Amino acid sequence: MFTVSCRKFTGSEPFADPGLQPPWRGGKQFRSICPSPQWGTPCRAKLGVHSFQLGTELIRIYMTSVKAGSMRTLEEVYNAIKSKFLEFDFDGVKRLVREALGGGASPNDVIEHSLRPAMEEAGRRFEKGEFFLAELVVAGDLFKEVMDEILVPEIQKRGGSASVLGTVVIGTVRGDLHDIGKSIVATMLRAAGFNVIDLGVDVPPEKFVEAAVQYKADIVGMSALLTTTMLEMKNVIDALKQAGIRDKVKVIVGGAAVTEEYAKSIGADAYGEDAVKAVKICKELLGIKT
Ligand code: B12
Repeated sequence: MFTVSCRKFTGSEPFADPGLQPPWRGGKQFRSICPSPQWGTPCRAKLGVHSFQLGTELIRIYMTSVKAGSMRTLEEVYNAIKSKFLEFDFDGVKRLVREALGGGASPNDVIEHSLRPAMEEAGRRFEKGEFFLAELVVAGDLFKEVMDEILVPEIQKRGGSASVLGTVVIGTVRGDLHDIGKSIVATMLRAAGFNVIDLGVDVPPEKFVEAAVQYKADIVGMSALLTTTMLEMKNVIDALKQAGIRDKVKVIVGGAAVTEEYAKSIGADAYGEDAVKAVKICKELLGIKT
């Protein structure tokens, strides 16, 4: 007997795992074991993807995991994602990310508990000379592919806020080309209901100011990952002052190089450690109750 993780999928949900061919024919046997499929229900079904008709509904069940008698926990799935990520196994990472979402993880859980730590490990290996720059580039591509193909659509699907909470102009500061974290923050803010103007990477101070004026921004968000480029954040704040709009916008900063103390020292209104905190803080800055 296996304890399997099972989840009900509707027929329209894009789900494909070439590694798991349905060995199951028909639904009768399944229904007799598990009449109301629920995540984590123990049953004797074989692993894989199973489809059957229940009334008018086409049901697909994804059976995953597994050691006899124990279910693969999300923690184990996260660890597997990290390993596959560092092997640059694109398909393996995507399959496991889908598994984690199917197992109840939110897109942000997947980012913060597996993808981001894997990226940080890639950075450590780069520092130690175990990875070359080319490997960092591939790691960046892998992260982006998983975001674009799976997590951004999932975040958008789950977000769905109708009203606009405010306008955020966001970008990675001049000299800095890191855009993964900034793009995640932009996506999460959009999903929470903010109107987000993403200026991209390598953004000079005058472009932040121009966009803040043009879009009547409530918040200016800056990202920096290099200790050299984070100094640019102060230049942006100075440019906002010179343009006479510093008191009209709130400034939030973030990125691996930045700290709370640094944010205070340059006169930013807030520092956001990750995308979820960024959303919470942006709401607080505008006095929006959560
Ligand atoms: C991937 C990567 C790259 C990729 C970037 C691909 C891309 N499209 O972004 C490439 C290969 C291009 C790259 C290049 C370089 N990199 Co690089 N890179 C990284 C790496 C491994 C991961 C960064 C990442 O994407 N993390 C994942 C995301 C999700 O995390 P995050 O960015 O921190 O974002 C989260 C939070 O910080 C926060 N956040 C981010 N932005 C914002 C903004 C706001 C407003 C808020 C509120 C929150 C917020 O929320 C995000 C989501 O939770 C880091 C290592 C590390 N530990 O960070 C090194 C690292 C940042 N890179 C480094 C270096 C040295 C370089 C290069 C100079 C290498 C070289 N010799 O050429 C170049 C610089 C190029 C340039 N001018 O920018 C160093 C920086 C050292 C330092 N302290 O200055 C690091 C730390 C690696 C290392 N350990 O040496 N890099």
